Amino acid sequence: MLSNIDAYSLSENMVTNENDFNNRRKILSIIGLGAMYPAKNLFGSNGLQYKKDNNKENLKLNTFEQISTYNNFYEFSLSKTKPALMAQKLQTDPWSIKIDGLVSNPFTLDMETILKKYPLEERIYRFRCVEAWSMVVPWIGVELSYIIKKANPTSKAKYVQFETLYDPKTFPDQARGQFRAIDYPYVEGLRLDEAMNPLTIMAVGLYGKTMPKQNGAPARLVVPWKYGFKSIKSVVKITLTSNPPLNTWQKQSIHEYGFFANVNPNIDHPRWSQKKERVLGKFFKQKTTMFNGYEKQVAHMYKGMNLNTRKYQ
Ligand SMILES: Nc1nc2c(c(=O)[nH]1)N[C@H]1C(S)=C(S)[C@@H](COP(=O)(O)O)O[C@H]1N2
Ligand SMILES: [Mo]
Repeated sequence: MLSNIDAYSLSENMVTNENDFNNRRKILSIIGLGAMYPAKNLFGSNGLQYKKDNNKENLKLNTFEQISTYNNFYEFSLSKTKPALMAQKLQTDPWSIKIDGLVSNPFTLDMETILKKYPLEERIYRFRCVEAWSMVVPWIGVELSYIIKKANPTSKAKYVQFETLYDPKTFPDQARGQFRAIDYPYVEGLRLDEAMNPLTIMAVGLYGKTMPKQNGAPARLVVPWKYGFKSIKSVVKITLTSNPPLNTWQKQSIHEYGFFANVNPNIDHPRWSQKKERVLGKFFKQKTTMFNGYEKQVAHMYKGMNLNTRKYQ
């Protein structure tokens, strides 16, 4: 992953790269904030029905603009700002997710069913990228456990593998053959107990509306205590397995990325420190916290592991 994110920030006067600056103007106009063109709604037309998060921790939300104009979506581009424009051609309707592998009830879930038949909840979560930037996002989603329970995992199922859509016609980087940035389809994995943890959601929207394409429409995983790369976008397949899936970033760079990728300020990335993070739009860095602040809800799953070694990173 790119290392130096400090050149990028969403506060206007900090944008240093001219291309990014121009892209950002274009994006602002598309989402109706720049007033260069008539407003067009990137939220999608569906308002969602969901249970509100009462934001007990009083987290300060990043704006819709910040969340939807600074992205990592390598299938489109390695640029942070280009996915917001390029992703608009992603076709998300119809869309379905296949759930298979070590389950007694494999099934295919279409978006309509998720949106209408599953309990949607707002989840205001901190989100921390391994590149040391972070944000607070009001996701809307369904607990992944509901989907997995329906598939009825067999006793051999110990892990869950996720895959992003493979479609070189839509994703330019998938069409680049040997010159692609990373291997595709993008793959991620969780241990079954992590996948069943109530914090883990399949997110289908944010700020009350369906997911912006650049954020991984129509459904993307969100695992708030892990680095952002675990939160795989535009998921088409969920497979229960007996062995740990080899996730994309591990495959790409085994010395830099592991399977767990739990947020941990005490374990530096080989090329940069993880002690601090820059919240999008803020100038001063803040301290990164263990499990990204979700220690109470998740630490029990890692008892007996020495988390201050790279072995479990
Ligand atoms: N398919 C896919 N999923 C992905 C990525 C990607 O490039 N492709 N980037 C990951 C990384 S590194 C991060 S930080 C988050 C970024 O999510 P956001 O753009 O919604 O902030 O998505 C993750 N999921
Ligand atoms: Mo990331």
